[in-house]
Amino acid sequence: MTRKETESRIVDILRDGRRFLMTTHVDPDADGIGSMLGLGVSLSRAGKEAVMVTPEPLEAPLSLLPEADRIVQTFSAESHYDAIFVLDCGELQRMGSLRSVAERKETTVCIDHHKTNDFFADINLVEPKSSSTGELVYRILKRGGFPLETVTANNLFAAIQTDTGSFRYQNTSSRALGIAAELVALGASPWEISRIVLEGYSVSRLKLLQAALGTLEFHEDGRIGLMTITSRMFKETGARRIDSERFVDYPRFVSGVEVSVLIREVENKGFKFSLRSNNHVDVADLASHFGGGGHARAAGFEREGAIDVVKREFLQEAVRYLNGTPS
Ligand SMILES: [Mn+2]
Repeated sequence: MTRKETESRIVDILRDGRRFLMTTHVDPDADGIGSMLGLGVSLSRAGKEAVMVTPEPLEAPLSLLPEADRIVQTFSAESHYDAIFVLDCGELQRMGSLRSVAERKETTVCIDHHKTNDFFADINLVEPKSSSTGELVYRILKRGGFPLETVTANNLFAAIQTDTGSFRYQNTSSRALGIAAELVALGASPWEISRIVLEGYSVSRLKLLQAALGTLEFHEDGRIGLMTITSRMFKETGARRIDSERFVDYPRFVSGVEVSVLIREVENKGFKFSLRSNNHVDVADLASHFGGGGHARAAGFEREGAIDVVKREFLQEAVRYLNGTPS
């Protein structure tokens, strides 16, 4: 199926169906949640039923997105849905405890832009060249003539804005900007969405950043920048996991840094590595070496073991990528 055929197929499913179940990846971000809300709210305005579910209740700032209170943590498993949508999720494992949702007998549709997507659904609209899942959802809604009012526009804007780093990253294509402009014309407010998603810091969050910056280290002549956040830092500052969102950018901001790394300790589960790169290192490839995945410039993986060991193993592999792409 070509991309166009896949899109038409999804439009048909949305037009013909009446009840949909939808979800996104664990540790959701504004692309996953904004895409789900954009799609779900539009469908409900069209008189259909969209059950939007996440394994855990949303935390601020995601819980502050328009109509985010529609998202629930339980759904009727006995009910029949006309299709199941999985948004911004590259693999079954990333669905966490909702993994079984994708294994139900109903048709599953994955809309995603991760280059490591493994096509786990029945229908997969996967476009690594797309800036965000929000961009893909917008195209589907527009193509199908579904309602695009302020709430949907704001949520899809949040999705695109977040995944493009506020229209700075390399995925900031003319198409992404064009869609963002259309969303603003439909009522999205860049200022209000920025205040919700990017600003609105708590004091704890700033204190966590202070502690994290204290751990900054550089390797390989300043080409790798790394920060570590321990469970203790989370505890001492009273910050939540979601408060460390985008901290990985700080080492990347430093001139000369190619690979930026944020290591976060996950209580009793080892460490989560978040990776960013500036120019040439494909961090999705690098992450896949450790069982993770993502995009060329943003990826991640999880690792168990002692911090010194996991860090050393990672740096050894990262160096190989810094010095050219290993096969
Ligand atoms: Mn995304």
